[in-house]
Formats: sequence, C-alpha cells, structure tokens
Amino acid sequence: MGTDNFCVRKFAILLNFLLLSCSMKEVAPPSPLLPIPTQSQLDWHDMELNAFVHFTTNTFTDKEWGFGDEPPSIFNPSEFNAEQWITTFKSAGFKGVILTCKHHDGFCLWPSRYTNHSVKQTLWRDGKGDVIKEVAAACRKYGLSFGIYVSPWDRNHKDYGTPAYVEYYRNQLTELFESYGPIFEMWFDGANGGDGYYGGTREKRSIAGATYYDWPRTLDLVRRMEPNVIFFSDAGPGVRWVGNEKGMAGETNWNTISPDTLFAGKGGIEQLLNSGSENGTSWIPAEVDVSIRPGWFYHQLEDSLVKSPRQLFEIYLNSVGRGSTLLLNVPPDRRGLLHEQDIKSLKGFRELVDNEFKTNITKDSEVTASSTRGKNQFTASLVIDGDPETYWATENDVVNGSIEIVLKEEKVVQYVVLQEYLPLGQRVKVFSVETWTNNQWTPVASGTTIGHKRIIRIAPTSTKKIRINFLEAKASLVISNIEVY
Ligand code: FUL
Repeated sequence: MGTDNFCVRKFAILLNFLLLSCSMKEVAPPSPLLPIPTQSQLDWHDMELNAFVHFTTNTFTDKEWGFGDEPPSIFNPSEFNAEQWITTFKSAGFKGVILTCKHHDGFCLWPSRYTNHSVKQTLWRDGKGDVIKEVAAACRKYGLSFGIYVSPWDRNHKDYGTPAYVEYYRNQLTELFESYGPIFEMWFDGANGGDGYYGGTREKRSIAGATYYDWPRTLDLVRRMEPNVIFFSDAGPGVRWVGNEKGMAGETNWNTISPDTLFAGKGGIEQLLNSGSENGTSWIPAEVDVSIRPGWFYHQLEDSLVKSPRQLFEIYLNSVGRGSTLLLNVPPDRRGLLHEQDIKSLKGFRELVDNEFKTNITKDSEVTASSTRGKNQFTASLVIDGDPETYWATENDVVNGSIEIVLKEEKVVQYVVLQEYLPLGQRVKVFSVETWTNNQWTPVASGTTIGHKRIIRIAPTSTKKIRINFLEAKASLVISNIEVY
C-alpha cells in the first residue's frame, strides 16, 4: 500500500469520526419557560377525565342547596354500592373520583368525631355506615384516585362565621386526610349564600371571603399530611375553576394565571378564569366541572334530561380537547346507585371516544420540520413516537415553524391532536392546520393555545399530507405529540 493511499484512508477515517461525533453531539434541551407545573400537576394533566359525585341529604329532599336543618334520618340509600359507581367510572375511562364529603348543608358522609350531623344519626347501616370509607376503598380496589370536596360554607354549624368554625373545618380536614388517604385532590368552592340554619338561629351570616378562612394556614396543614395534594379553588393554588359549569374551557386556555388578586368565590372573574393569562405568574390550569344532569344532585325529574353520549363527547372536545381536565359529575340516586340512564350515557360516550379515536394514522408516516434544534436529538419524527417524554424542539431563537406529515397512503382525516411538552412550560400562541388538497396546501383549522392537549376537529378531508404551522409562541417550540385520526 502506497503512502498516499494510507494518508487518504487515515484522513477519511478521521473525517468520518468527526462527522459522527458531530452528529451525535448532544445539544442542551430548551430551558424551561417559567412558570412550569409541579410533578403532581403534570400527573393531574395526564388524568384528563375524572368523575365528580354529589351525594348527601339533598338527594333525598330534591334540593340543590340544603338549608342545614335537614334531619339526618332522611339519608337512607336502600341499595348503596360504591363498587357500582367506581366500576362504572372505570369502564368509562375515568382516572379519579371526587366525592362531596360535606356539601353546604353540613351533613357529613362519614362519622365525624366533631359533629353529630352525619351518617351516625341515620338508619343507613344502623348508623354505623361510612360512605367515604367505602368509596375510598372501591377507588383503591379498582385503581382510581380518590379526592374530596369539603364545603367551607356550612349552613348547619352553629359557629359558622366565627374563628371556632374555621377550627372545626380544619379538624374535619385532618380527620379526612388522616383516615381516608391517599387523597389526590381537594375541592373547596367559593359558594356562600349567607342564610342558613346555623345551629337553629336561622339567620344570614356574611364572611369576608378573602380572609375569613385563612387559607394559607389550612393549606399548610393539609400539605403536611398530603404533600402532593392538588388544591382546587377559583384561585388554585393547584388547579383553578374554568369560570362556567357548562363544560367549556377557553378556546384560548393558558395554564398560567396571576393568583394574587383571586380568591374562591370572588365573582366577576369568570372570563379570566376561562382563558387564564399568557403572562400569568403561576401554573394553575383550569379544571372543567360540569354535571351529566341539569343539577349537581340527583332529581328523579331529571332522568329524562341526562346528557346524551354526543353531548358528553362535545364536552370532552371542549375540555380535554382544549387542554383541561374534565370533572364530570354523575350523582347517585336515592338507592345509592348511579342511575341506569346515566350509565347508558357514559357507556355511549366511551364508545364514541374509542370509535372516533380508534386508529392514529401517523404510524409509519414521514415527518419533517421547518427547522430543528441540534441534529437528531430533537428531530421532528419524535412527535409520532408515542413517547410523551420525547419532543421536537427548535433552536432558542426560533419561535415559529411547521411540521409536515406525509401519510403512508391517502386517508380521510377528521381530528388532529397536538400536545406540548409541559415540563418546559406552555408556549404556543397561534397555530394553523393545512391539508394537501387538489395539489395545494389548504387551510382547514386554526387555533391559539395548545398546552396539555389540543384536539382539532376538521371536516372529513381525504389527504396524504398534513401540515401544522406553529405561527406564534412565547419561546422556542417544544412539541411532544401529534396524532391524526
Ligand atoms: C358550587 C356549589 O354551590 C354547587 O352546589 C356544586 O357543588 C358546584 C360543583 O360548586 O359552588
């Protein structure tokens, strides 16, 4: 072998090595765009579907808000069966359940040490029953997370409005968190109608919503018992109210908001809660609470008004499909069972979701991007690898770009699902979707925010190519998942 040849080979090897090490060189991932979610909030986002259960003396009085003077004895479900609730929820795809342990009327579904206004005073299970215990146990058995709603407003308690009541409320929380955990979410709403039974005084009591409950201390107390609990209230701090009870997250739905001037029950901030704020200082995503019936509690007269599978599906698109978690209320009836009509709707809803999202047609498609961060590490095809931990990213200063998906063969497209990689913060402000139709790119949808998940429904279109344009963002793009159905 001549010296020249040897030199050429050596040079080629060196070049190869350089090229290889260059292409393998890791670039740093994008820096997080603050504020970002905690791990518990990320887990909450992933749940997507939770069930809400309203059950108390109201179920037996046909009321929505009990006055607080209801005799406990009226609470007497004839066929109470927590497993029926939880198995129904599980087959409908729900991941967690939040139960009204105490609603505004003050009746406790567990035998609280701090009041007699509870299941203790009922004929149900000879006064030895405990709804919370049975529901929490069924949740554990079937792998659902358990959460509690404990109304701060208590129309039964004689001390409501004084510091003694706040002590009572905290004692009850301690009792619940110590006996029935793990508890994934705690719900405290801001309703405060004023009048009530209040130990027989039957008067109107007003409280200063921003200060009376001294929430920071209560939250500290609870966090010591359950460090990962998600607190729901209008102002969070875990998740916020979505601003309506219709099942509608904002088309623009930021997970960020500035909570300093918000408090549960403040009122007049519904629009802000619905959309969040692009430059909000805290990560407090919106939770969409809505009932499968007109009321939150069971009323026989509403048996014919249970939302249909189609209506529930629309709610799903407007909540989960807009980056929120859906908390769907399904109230048990006087038997202590979920009603047949509700079960039928839930079943139909599940079938609809499974059917509409049956086959993700991005499998084996070709994915390219307008630009990519580094070489291969954040490449475009990661958006279809099914791994939520990998993502396509752009360089730091690139705040727009597009992804093109070429399908294996022409197919009818109806839904495009987009997800941002939330551990690095929410970024996209404007996007659009195009399909390749009649030999040109044709706009089929546009939107604003994406967040945890955005489901875009388009008129059924036969196409082989889809392009998603991320037109404006707060920072470089970080897209973890794209699905097409
Ligand atoms: C509201 C309450 O007043 C309703 O009764 C229901 O519990 C709903 C989920 O929250 O604030």
